[in-house]
Amino acid sequence: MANLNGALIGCGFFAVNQMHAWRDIADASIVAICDRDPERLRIVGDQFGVAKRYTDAAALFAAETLDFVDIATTVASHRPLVEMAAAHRIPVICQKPFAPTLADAKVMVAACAKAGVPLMVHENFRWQSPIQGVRAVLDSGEIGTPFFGRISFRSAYDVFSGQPYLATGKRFIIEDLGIHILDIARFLLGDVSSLTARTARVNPAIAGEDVATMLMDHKSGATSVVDCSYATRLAVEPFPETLIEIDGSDGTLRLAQGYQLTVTGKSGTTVRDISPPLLPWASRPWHNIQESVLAIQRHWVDCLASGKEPATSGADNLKTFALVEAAYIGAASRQPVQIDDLL
Ligand code: NAD
Ligand code: 89V
Repeated sequence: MANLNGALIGCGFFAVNQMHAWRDIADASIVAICDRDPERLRIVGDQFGVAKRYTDAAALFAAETLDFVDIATTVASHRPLVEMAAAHRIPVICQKPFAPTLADAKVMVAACAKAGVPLMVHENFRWQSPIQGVRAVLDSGEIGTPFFGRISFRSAYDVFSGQPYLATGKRFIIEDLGIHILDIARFLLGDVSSLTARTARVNPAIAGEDVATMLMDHKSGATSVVDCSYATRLAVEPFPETLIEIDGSDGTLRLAQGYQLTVTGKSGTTVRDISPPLLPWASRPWHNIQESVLAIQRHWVDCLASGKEPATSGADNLKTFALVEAAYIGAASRQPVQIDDLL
């Protein structure tokens, strides 16, 4: 496969993981980087040996010949940057949350479709190897047809020290973290027809909600509960593990803290440790997220080479984003929200 030349826009907290992962992928190289903050540009450029540096994305697009661009800025800049990539006909990866609103997200997906450029949202949690392990059990048929799921992320980890902006937005846990957990629910149990939500803010020092509980009807007939909290102090801090319970017609699976997967199904009960690998550049407890960054970026390169649509394409991500919007609408109204009405 020919080497793909990419550029990274946004050299902040999380982009460092993306740069490490690009370095591990033989078929792609980051040949230029961009950040409006010269200090971040210097730090990341020096760390990864990238000489071509821009403080303005328009200048980057004008000067470079690129096979793709990887947008790792925060949400406010996603729409203009994705539209810029579409205007230059450059395939684009964009970090989650894809857009400030579902209306913006729809316009961005339409812009890339019109320009004929591939678009993938960097929705990486479903690429964590324990989550892929759960999917493989469902695919094996061992527990039959799922009728119930609980996908749970409860923690008191201080996410604000690394990502201070998370404390200041009117929207917090659903938009930033719940978006991943809702996507996992879709990945495991399929698309959603309706959602009921309740939220709370427990931490008085932040602006948005830090607790969210969502009940969903899946089109398959399954029911799921997605529950997220950053106000849950536990004896052993589980960050950033997603815990999963699925009941099926022929058995059950439980992904418990410590990446322990118990499956009771047609062939009896098995208990396995499905801990993610610790990549050489990764650090605990972030290693499962870091490993998923490498997996999703590899997937992107495979998709560009084969012309396949990425699993978390812009069009796919609209269905996850609609769940985020539905959760905020439903928490405010205390009424169930029909998902197809939003799409
Ligand atoms: P950050 O604030 O640390 O970094 C963002 C960087 O983008 C900053 O250096 C900023 O100067 C730069 N920037 C902003 N607008 C720009 C523009 N128009 N042009 C050039 N540079 C610009 O934020 P972060 O914590 O790294 O988060 C970035 C994105 O990654 C967010 O959307 C966040 O939700 C997402 N994120 C994803 C995961 C995951 O697991 N998928 C984890 C953490 C963060
Ligand atoms: O994955 C994320 O988007 C991060 C974190 C895990 C801290 O919520 O912002």
